[in-house]
Amino acid sequence: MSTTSRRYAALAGVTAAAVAIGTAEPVAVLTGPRSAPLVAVGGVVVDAVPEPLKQFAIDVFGTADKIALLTGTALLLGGFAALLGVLAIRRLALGLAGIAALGAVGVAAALTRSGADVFDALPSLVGGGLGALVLWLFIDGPFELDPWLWAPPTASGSASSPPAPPAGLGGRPVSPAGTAGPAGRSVSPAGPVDRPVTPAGPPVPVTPAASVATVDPESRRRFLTGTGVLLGTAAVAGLGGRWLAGRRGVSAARDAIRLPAPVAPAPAVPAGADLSLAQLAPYVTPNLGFYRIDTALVVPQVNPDSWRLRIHGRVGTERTYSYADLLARPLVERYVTLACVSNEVGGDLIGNARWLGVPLRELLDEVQPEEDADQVVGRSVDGWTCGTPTAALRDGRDALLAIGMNGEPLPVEHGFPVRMVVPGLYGYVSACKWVTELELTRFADFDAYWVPRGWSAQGPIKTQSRIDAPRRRNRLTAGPVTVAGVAWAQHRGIRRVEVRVDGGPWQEAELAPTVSVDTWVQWSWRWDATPGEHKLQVRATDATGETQTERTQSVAPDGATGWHTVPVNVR
Ligand SMILES: Nc1nc2c(c(=O)[nH]1)N[C@H]1C(S)=C(S)[C@@H](COP(=O)(O)O)O[C@H]1N2
Ligand SMILES: [Mo]
Repeated sequence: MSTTSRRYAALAGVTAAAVAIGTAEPVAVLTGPRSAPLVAVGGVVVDAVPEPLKQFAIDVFGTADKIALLTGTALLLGGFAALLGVLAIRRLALGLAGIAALGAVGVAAALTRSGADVFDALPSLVGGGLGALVLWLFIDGPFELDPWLWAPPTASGSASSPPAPPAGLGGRPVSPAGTAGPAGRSVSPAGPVDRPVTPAGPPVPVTPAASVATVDPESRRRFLTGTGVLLGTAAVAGLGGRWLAGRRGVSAARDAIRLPAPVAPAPAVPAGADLSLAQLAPYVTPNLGFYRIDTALVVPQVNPDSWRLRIHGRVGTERTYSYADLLARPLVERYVTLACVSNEVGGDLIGNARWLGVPLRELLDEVQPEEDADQVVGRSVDGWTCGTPTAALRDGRDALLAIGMNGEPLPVEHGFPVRMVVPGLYGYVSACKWVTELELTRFADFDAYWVPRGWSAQGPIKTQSRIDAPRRRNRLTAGPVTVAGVAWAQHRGIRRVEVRVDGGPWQEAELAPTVSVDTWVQWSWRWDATPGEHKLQVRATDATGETQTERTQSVAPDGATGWHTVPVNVR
């Protein structure tokens, strides 16, 4: 088999896979985006990959980790498909079996996702079937390449019949393109083709160019046009399917919502809470800039009209609420700073927003939790779960079933139509997006999503502080420099922030006013910078008097610790 024939075969394989993936997308418009094979398999990978690898992905790709995963999956698939094409010229059945295996993986992935039904198998079945058809078309069907290229012939050709293969390759008689018949792919135990070696001296190395030149031009044109057209079709089907799925999304329903005014509005942000410095994170994080962390490869599209929240489990009376039920209740609005347990010291997986919603305490009162129900499990429409201490939802803090974020209905990727927000707890144990169920249970009885994956069942937010200005390796000029940043200890509050230079004495920073103990606070400190390399460090003390520990701990299992350190260069 020549390099050239392998290249064509690989192209046939990739085309088959592209058609399989592409045509599955419009089918998935009907069955739901999570049944599309790429997304379904990606979802299984997300749930299955070991924690260190996932952390690595978040570290390297940040919030682009999902795109990285999908791209990686597509590249892997492309490589596998190319291999299948090459296998298929040895034996078509092998290639077809490979496509069938890919289809089966897609079906299995789609059917095992939470909330799946039998129809979710459809995109992978249709895609797999069409992919197999395409492979046959190009390897053994009407679009197959001039057969001698797959299996080099001996006869010399004229303009109308295929030209002779390069000297020394040998081969077997040529039949006209496309009519090779079953023998065309006959396999001898020694290799893919009967290839009587001519005793005419050493083989002439086949350069790709030489081989291409000797392919019957008509057959080659048909092959390349065919693969080109099908690759284009696959792209149009794939992108068109995604686009259609987007149009079936809930953004129109979201746009139509008019949120009622809260009966208990958020306190006004005090003047000076936002120091408005260029490098400093704003006190209120705009929705578009708010970090996003979740396991959802496609953002769940939940229609508010059909959305329900069922509160059940260890309760006196089970209850179900609709979106309209929530809108009709007295709503409160609160500033709460959300933080991710995966936030490294100095990291940006944290944001502060004004949330509108129903106090979870009131809803829990209505279902009468049993005495021993120490855990409330929030369950998302996509099956993700978090486990929140029941006490944290009933102890008087502003734990909300939120419907609004900074004056808008929740953005779809931040949990539309309804999510949980609990001051003082990391998102993975409290901030269930697209929430559809609250189950009263016990920590002893149920582990939420991240717990068996190595994260702590309890996730109170640790006291932390961050230097935003100056940034790492900033070049500064000697003289007065404003060092500034944020500090947080949600639901305890920040009492003090201190800064030091090059390990010198701690100096107290000035704290900006803040709305409540549930949000971060900005701080600033005037530094008289001297020329040279310097190391800035910050530490915070919470309102209980406890100072942030110097001991560095990585994010797992319950949040990073250590002091944020920023090296700078002063001239
Ligand atoms: N349904 C669902 N909700 C979820 C998650 C998730 O993976 N799925 N991740 C949680 C985590 S780990 C965090 S830190 C917050 C982040 O919320 P945000 O994306 O709105 O910033 O959402 C939480 N809610
Ligand atoms: Mo998180």
